[in-house]
Amino acid sequence: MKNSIKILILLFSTVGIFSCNKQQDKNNEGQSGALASNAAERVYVAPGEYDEFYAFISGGFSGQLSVYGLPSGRLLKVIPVFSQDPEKAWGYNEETKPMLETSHGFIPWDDAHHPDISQTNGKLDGRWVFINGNNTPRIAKIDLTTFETTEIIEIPNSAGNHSSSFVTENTEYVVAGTRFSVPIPQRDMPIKDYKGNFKGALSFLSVDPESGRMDLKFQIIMPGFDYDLSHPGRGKSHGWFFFSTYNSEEANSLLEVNASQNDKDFIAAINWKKIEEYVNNGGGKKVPAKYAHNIYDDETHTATSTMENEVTVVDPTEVPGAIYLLPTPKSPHGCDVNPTGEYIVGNGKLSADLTVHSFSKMINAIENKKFDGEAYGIPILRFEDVLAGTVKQAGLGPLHTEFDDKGNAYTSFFISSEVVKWKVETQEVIDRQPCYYSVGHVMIPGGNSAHPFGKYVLAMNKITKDRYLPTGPEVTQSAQLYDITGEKMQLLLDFPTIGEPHYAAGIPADIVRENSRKIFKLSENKHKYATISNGDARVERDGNEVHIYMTMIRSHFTPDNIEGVKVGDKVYFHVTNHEQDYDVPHGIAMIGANNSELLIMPGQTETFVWEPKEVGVWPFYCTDFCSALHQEMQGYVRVSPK
Ligand code: CUK
Ligand code: CUA
Repeated sequence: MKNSIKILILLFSTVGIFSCNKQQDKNNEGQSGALASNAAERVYVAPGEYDEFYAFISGGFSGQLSVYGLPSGRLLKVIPVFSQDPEKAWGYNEETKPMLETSHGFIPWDDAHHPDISQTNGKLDGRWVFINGNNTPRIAKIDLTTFETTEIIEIPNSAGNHSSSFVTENTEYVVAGTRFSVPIPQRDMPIKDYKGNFKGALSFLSVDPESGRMDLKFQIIMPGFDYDLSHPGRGKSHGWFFFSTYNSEEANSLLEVNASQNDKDFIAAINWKKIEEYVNNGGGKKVPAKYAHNIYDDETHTATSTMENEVTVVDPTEVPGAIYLLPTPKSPHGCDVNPTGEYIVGNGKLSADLTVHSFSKMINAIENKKFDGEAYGIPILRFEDVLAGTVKQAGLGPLHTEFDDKGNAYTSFFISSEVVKWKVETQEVIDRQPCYYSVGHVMIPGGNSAHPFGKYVLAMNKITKDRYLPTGPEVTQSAQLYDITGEKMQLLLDFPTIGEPHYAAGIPADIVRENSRKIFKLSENKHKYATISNGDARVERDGNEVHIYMTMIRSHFTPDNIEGVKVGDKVYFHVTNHEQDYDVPHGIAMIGANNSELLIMPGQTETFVWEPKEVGVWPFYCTDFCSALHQEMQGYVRVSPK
């Protein structure tokens, strides 16, 4: 077994190199895949026109979420989530610093992987986007009226929060699964004692249907596998959640010798409705766990961070009939459910085939108690009893699958660098198109819901090599857009992406556009340090703290000449933007402030702190070109000796 895997891996890498070398000659050959002859026309969005879809593309190691228009591929915004962003003062101003608090302290970076849009009755409703932070496990929520991150919750007992953040069909839950199994609770113990002692926490965060507030409702403490991706059941399988696993050997080192010994790992099928009921009836155990829950309040425009200290955990054996393991070949990565909820596709990344499980067969096997052993008390179903079929020799290194609204699936193949279209019912391959190169995820707007919009598939590539102008040792990562309205996919467009795009969520623009907020009313500003009336602009001293209550409007600050500040003071600039027009932010930056600028939206207040170290008369200015007199929007602070 070990040898055959070695050969497989060798074969895969050879093919990978071969396909890249081949593509490097593409300029000579004039080859660029099945590029549609009128591709330019089909992605062209005329000046002043809107795109048809929003695409929210994860930034991977940039920690952020970028917003693109499709089909044009135009970048519309970068929404700061897990990483500090000086452009928007995210994590720099006093209002948003609490958003990046964790039980480990202030952590201004994370690895953002999988965005998912909220749903009602299995349809995208465009209210929120959820996205996971892998490294210091977190889930964030972005409000799509403001395109701002309004909540971040840390996930305790978890590490490498990768199987996240997918939502159930009424956004009852957003789910967070651990990648690493770890000692729960964390403690000092030999790593070699992993097997049987390390555990994997799968977390279910309830979402309030009105406010959207997330709460960590329960965690299922699973065997010590690694958990990879997950997807919710829908339609007939609503109430279930599916997680792919690897390292079912429970090896503490994943060097080739240890990992992938087992021919099959598992997809864990979890009846969350059953577990929810158990917890609602007082089941589970409350255990101590420290985790931060950070909320950005819409009225005060200020975040607060609360440290929680316990969580409800459930041992699978306490709730018989709630969890089953479906054997799935070759270290499955993606774990995707089709729009009807009948098929669960496991993409074994060391395989050339795709495994398609049947939900009805699974239920049947459960009812007939056809088990093939167990793992820590969790029944293992027989592979043959749950298998709907196999997509044979579809490509090399399958990672992720999305679905259109016509019964087709689209699977990315990392090693053979292509997207393969196949029929879900019959598992027959219909088309394949190359990706440049090494595609990770693919995305169809609504592809993770019961109602996909099967017009385009977006491939997110890990390597671009010769596709773009060189920019030093690192070249951009990219997305490729294919038209999928016909039998064959047609490549329309390449465009560069921010960070490493791991996944994206797309939605028809109309659903979001209508609700996009234009203005914050000054009269509704409840910020603690807001200056609503210009007459209230002032400077107040409180010990060695100086509070400047400042206003900004085209094209001046009030006050703009500030005296009475001393070296060693802590100077708070509380700045309120008095504009009441759409799209008129002002900025402010202070020389020598160990900080970023503030970029303040009309009607809002933000605060930064400046600690002057030297006497002098120090200027500040507006950073956003706001009017013909933008350059005149400035002021001075006089700093006197202590
Ligand atoms: S993982 Cu990146 S290509 Cu986080 Cu979705 Cu598969
Ligand atoms: Cu205000 Cu420039």
